[in-house]
Amino acid sequence: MKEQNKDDLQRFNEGEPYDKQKVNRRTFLSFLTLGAGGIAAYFGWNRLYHEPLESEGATAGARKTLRGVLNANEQVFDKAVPGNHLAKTYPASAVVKTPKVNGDVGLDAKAIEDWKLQLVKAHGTTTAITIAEIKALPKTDLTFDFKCVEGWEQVQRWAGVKFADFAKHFNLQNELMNKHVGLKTPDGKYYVGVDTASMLHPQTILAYEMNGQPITPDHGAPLRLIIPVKYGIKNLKQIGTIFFSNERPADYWAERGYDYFAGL
Ligand SMILES: Nc1nc2c(c(=O)[nH]1)N[C@H]1C(S)=C(S)[C@@H](COP(=O)(O)O)O[C@H]1N2
Ligand SMILES: [Mo]
Repeated sequence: MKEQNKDDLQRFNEGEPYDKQKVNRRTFLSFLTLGAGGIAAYFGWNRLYHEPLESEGATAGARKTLRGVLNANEQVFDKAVPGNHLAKTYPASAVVKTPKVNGDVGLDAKAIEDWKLQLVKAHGTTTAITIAEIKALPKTDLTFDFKCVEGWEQVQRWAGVKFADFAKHFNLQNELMNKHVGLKTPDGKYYVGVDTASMLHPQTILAYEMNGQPITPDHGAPLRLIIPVKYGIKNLKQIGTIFFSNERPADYWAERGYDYFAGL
């Protein structure tokens, strides 16, 4: 990359016209980088957004400029996550009467008692979070068509906290600079990796309710991932640990030949 930039700069100084394809590629790369700035803006500088645009005092002009940059970053952030592709939602009347149970790898009834979510933050420090803390966060209700790679689908109703809201509450802006989020069951026997952009999708939730009731053990009590932009395999039941990584985290079904992204 650095070599490439130097090359281009030299060519520019020599008055050569820009190679359009190269410029496009570079614009795309800087777009990806700006996405990180957008994440920082989204999570870190919220207070600034809510300040009046025209403030009094010597810093008013500077703040206005900075705000303009933040707004631009926020727009990039909006495009960097596939949030504009929303999964179709359904009315309550469409919800399936008997939700299917599929897959019990890593499910452990004993792990529901005294459960705490282990959140591994940057530099390896771990925060243990109770279900009460998670339930105190803003709640999102979602009724959508759940799809399994085995070929079945069902309209199901889930509720919990959006992962984006969870990340904001626990100040995960540094962690989210990583390309992937890893999740595993308390016993570590079922595990998935999900690209960070999909985790931040507005319909991705850490769910604690199904059909208005606490999730039952076979559906992943007390907390599971609901991620409508992915097939069922990524919707990990009974989350024990969440961590962040720039490399693809170990993934149970990717190891067995399925596509890592498993996107819909
Ligand atoms: N811990 C755990 N989570 C899991 C699985 C599993 O075997 N273990 N199976 C996955 C698959 S393949 C599907 S289709 C869904 C099924 O969720 P459900 O049983 O609530 O319908 O859970 C996913 N999450
Ligand atoms: Mo599945």
